[in-house]
Order: sequence, then C-alpha cells, then structure tokens
Amino acid sequence: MTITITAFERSPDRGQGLARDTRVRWALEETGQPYEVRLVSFRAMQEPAHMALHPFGQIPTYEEGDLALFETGAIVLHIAGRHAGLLPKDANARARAITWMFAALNTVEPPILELANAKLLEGDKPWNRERQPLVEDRVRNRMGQLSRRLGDADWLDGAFSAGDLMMVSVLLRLRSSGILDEYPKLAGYVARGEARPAYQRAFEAQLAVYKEGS
Ligand SMILES: N[C@@H](CCC(=O)N[C@@H](CS)C(=O)NCC(=O)O)C(=O)O
Repeated sequence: MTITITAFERSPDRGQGLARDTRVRWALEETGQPYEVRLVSFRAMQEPAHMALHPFGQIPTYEEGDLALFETGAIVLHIAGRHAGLLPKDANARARAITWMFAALNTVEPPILELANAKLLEGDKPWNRERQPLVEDRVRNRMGQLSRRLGDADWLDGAFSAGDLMMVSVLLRLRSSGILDEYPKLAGYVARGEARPAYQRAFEAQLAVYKEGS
C-alpha cells in the first residue's frame, strides 16, 4: 500500500531539515519504505480536506490505505512497529526505546520549542531580554541531564533506535542557538545521527522540495 505524507510546499526553514516531515522521512528511509509526498501550502493546511487529516492544521500527516495519522511520535512509532530497523526485538529493550521517543517529545522538545518561540515570536517584546536567560537555563538543564546519561555511548540505549531518531531530530533544532555545541557529547550524538545514510536521504529529499520551489 502506498504511503503518503504531507510536507510544507515552502518550508520556513528553507530546507534545513527542521520541519517535522524530515523525521518521518528518516523513519521511512531507515526501514526501507518507499513513500510519496503531498505538498501543502499554509492556506491548504487550514482547509477542510487537510483539517480532516490533521485536526490542528499542521504537517506532517501519514496516509496508508484507509489509515490516516498525525503527530510525528505516533507516525514514527507506527512505522517502527510495522517494519524492522527501528525497534529492538527484545520486549524490554523495545519498551525502553519507546520511552526515549516519549522523552524526546515530552521532556526535551518543549524547552527547545520555547527557546525558538522566544526568539521568533517574542523577540521584540520588552520583557524578552529578562526572560531569555530563564528560557535558556531550562534548555541547558535538560541538555546537561541528557549529556550525562548519554555519556560516551553512541546511542541512548544500545543500538540506534526510534528513540535516537526522535531525540536527534529534536536536538537538531537547537543547533542555530549555539547551545548544542556547549555539549560536545550531544553535538557528537547529533552528528552521528546526521551521518546515517537514511538521514542523508531524508534530508536531501526535503531539500529538493525547497530548491524546486525557489
Ligand atoms: N506535535 C506535532 C507538531 C507538528 C508541527 O508543529 N508541525 C509544524 C511544522 S514542523 C507545522 O505544521 N506548523 C504550522 C502550524 O502549526 O500552523 C508533531 O510532532 O507532529
């Protein structure tokens, strides 16, 4: 059955791979699943056809036969559950890998998004200068904890898993702030993720969309 995902017609990150379709593309590449992409404009994302797929009018979505999903956590978990390559066979190791997916999305991504929003949406507010260090502290606190847990390991729990795919995807959004480079172990971890051939293919595919639209 054909897998179709949605992605931005014109990604605001100009093809840096930060839009969340990249993590879904990456999961599909890791598991060797061909897929098609339907590009959507910001206007189309708010129209009934897309809202029926994604109640919050966002990308990415995932369609396969009569299954339609939204939320990258659910989509990557679905892909990883159906196809080999992203979750260990051992039940406990599998549960731990899924735990890392949730940790990436529920514990690590929120302060990183808060930091991005503080810059993008609140940079001109008079209170921003005072708040910014607090927002950065919350990110550094998580980075310190994550870096200590990773230690000198290549991946968070044994072999590369969907947990690492999600964590690396989330951490990538921190690079432009300079904070990621303050944690060499995490910077190395992200670089290892980016060096994976499946990530490279996902990155190139989303970049091609941006280039074609420019
Ligand atoms: N929690 C959602 C977040 C989805 C999300 O924020 N998508 C962004 C693109 S990366 C989007 O569609 N932004 C446009 C908007 O929210 O209107 C997920 O992980 O899928």
